[in-house]
Amino acid sequence: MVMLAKPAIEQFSYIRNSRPTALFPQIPVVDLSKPDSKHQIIKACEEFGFFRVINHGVPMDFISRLESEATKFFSLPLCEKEKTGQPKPYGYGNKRIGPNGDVGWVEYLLLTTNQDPNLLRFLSGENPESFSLWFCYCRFALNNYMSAVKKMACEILEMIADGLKIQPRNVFSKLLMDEQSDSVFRLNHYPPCPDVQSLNGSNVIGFGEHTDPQIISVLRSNNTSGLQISLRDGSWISVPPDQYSFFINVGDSLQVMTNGRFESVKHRVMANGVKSRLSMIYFGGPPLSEKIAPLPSLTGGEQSLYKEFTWFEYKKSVYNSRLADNRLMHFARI
Ligand code: GA4
Repeated sequence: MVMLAKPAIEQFSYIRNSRPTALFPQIPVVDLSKPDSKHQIIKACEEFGFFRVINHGVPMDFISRLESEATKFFSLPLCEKEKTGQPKPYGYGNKRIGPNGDVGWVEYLLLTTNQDPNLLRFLSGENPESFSLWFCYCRFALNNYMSAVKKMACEILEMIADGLKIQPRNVFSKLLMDEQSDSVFRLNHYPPCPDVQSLNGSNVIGFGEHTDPQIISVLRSNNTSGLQISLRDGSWISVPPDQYSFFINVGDSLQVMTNGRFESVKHRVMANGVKSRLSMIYFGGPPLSEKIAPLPSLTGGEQSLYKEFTWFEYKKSVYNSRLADNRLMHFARI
């Protein structure tokens, strides 16, 4: 197998002053057990495209089991992890993100959610025994976690439909529930970056700024900071980590379906000089053949802002882009 040379540290992007520029606006918190949570969700999606959820109903046991399996995986020797092959796009990746030259201080495992029990097939390499063994143990933890998180994502999408007074209320959630749903699961490990200390206030990018192309993303991380979101005025704020909460991102597809009433949130992760950050993200996406277009009840008689496209077409365009590109631009009507 051909091993590509690792990107040198000079190739990583730095942010000169990555300190948050906004004056601590509160990140919205939604308590899913409260009767008015749908209104809070709508407000948060309109103002931030992002919020934190508590009382989410995902058992802590599922979370810690998967976290410990992920930690075991990332602790395998690098040569073992790399034997699984380059991500295409699924599999293990180290520092290279996507196919178009993006790099970050991160290693990750990207999985499709709809191929179990043949998940191992996504790997292009020789699947060393250590990996296969890990995967066998992990499958149970992965399935438990993903089912619970998907259920929560669907509940949130149904509250969104209710809050927007759209019928039927499963208009968004049915896309994730579909057997053909093109959802993705990502484990990201950001090792401590020694260079952070020596760069005089500059910060190394762990995962560069981008929006998520799918409908909704559900992120859970350990207690290490690093995630930042961009506000509507272009300023960046740090998201205080909370291992007991989930963080929800509006994705590009939901932006289109709501005809821009919600906007997908631009976010990035900065490397930490001392602590490891581990995050697990479920990206809820529609089936490849699904048409993505503004819902007629949300255009209010006005022209829709976006051309209709299938998720397959959008995904193709996504994989031809760089992380920071504005991918929806090519699908806007103007
Ligand atoms: C960003 C959101 C998800 O992590 C992801 C990423 C994907 C990848 O890592 O393969 C992409 C990125 C993401 C958008 C632009 C392209 C594709 C890397 C990249 C440079 C899995 C996704 O769906 O889009």
